[in-house]
Amino acid sequence: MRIAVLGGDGYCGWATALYLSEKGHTVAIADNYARRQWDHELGVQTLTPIRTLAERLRVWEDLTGREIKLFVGDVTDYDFVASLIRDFEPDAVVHFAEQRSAPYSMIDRKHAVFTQINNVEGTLNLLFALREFAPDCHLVKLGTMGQYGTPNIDIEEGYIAIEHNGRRDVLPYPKQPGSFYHLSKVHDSHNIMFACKIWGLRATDLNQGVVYGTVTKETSFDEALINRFDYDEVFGTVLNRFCIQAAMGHPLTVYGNGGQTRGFLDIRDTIRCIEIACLNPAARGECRVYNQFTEQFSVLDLAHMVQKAGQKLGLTVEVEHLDNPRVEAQGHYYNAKHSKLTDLGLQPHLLSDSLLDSLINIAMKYSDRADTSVFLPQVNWRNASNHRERRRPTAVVATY
Ligand code: NAD
Ligand code: USQ
Repeated sequence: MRIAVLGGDGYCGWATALYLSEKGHTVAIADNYARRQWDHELGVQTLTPIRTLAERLRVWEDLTGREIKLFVGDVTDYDFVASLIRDFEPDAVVHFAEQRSAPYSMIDRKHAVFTQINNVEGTLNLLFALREFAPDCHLVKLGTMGQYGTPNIDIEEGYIAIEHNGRRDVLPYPKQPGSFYHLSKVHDSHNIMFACKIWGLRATDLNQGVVYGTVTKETSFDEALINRFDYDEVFGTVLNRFCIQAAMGHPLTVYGNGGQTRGFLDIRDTIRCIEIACLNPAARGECRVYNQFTEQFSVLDLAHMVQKAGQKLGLTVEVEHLDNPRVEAQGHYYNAKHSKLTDLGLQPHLLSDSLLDSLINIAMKYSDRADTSVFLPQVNWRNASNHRERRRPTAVVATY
């Protein structure tokens, strides 16, 4: 297949582009390097020493003989998106190219507005370009489990059958997102569903859980292909953060009581899910929604698992409860369905003790690059404007 990976310089996109290329697909990456720019803005960097995209692609081609085409540009620029679709003529477009940090979107008005414009406008441009130049192309769009929030009923995969006043219908599942970022994904989902309905486009909206891990088979072919490992308070996701905190002897930063439960998946399952979605396209006019995660854990479960794995490696790992900087339920019902991708052949990599050992080992390997001043949260959901300064911790509630 000809597959365009938008956001292919990022964490999920880079691993996906290499995996699809290795599988023999003709792959193109589009990216505007915004993610690298946001690192500069925040004064942070990935734990792993990633190379420039041009170098990564050169090394990949030298090693495998497979070319990945590069389109450098911004998906909020319609001419760029249109020329990408016209020139590359993809069978599938995998759209990762968004601002994906909830804390970034909650810094202040400017960051909230930027996030929603970047994400919603980029997706709208893509929908219009597909309509105009490739109406048969399959859009595989990365959404997020956080769109649903934490309702007190089971979470279905995108749609729910409802009986109301004696009548029945199948309707989009209600959305209760927890940040301006997560809201941008809800807006995208509505726009995609509408475009499928009116123009007969085909789309798969993948509501992905929190991704962990950094190594995939292809990125380990050479050190120059190494993927990102974000651990700062804005872009670092919780398990990656706990692993480097454990490696550095820093208490694990559990927000609140840690009862927040989320769906999680290994990055190796992210790339396989994308492949499954591409190989099994939605029908014309269909907007499918799959919940893309493999296991659910509470934040405190994860902290205890990391603590145990760290102790096995001879590390002293404390768990610290911080005042929760986010506004979110901290003890709630959570049962989200996620069988559609396994029905199509996904065989999950589950979070085991040995996997945790290896995640912490990777964190230890690059720990000389770690900046411990970015461990503590500074972006607070309750503030309209957050001034981020280094080494300004929120209150520690308990340590053990
Ligand atoms: P990332 O920030 O590492 O990568 C996103 C890439 O998109 C970056 O390389 C960035 O430069 C590019 N990009 C952003 N805006 C762009 C624009 N306007 N034009 C062109 N390129 C642009 O993020 P990630 O972790 O790889 O996440 C990828 C996607 O998956 C996002 O849409 C995110 O919402 C979704 N997702 C991620 C996770 C996770 O845990 N990482 C979980 C669920 C969903
Ligand atoms: N958390 C802690 N301590 C930390 C960091 C986070 O307790 O040091 C908690 C948060 O309060 C939250 C949970 O861990 O309850 C998850 O936070 P996170 O930062 O790992 O993930 P989140 O903000 O939800 O965002 C990430 C990705 C985003 C993606 C989302 C999937 O950055 O792109 O959409 O995971 S989901 O959560 O399913 O919506």
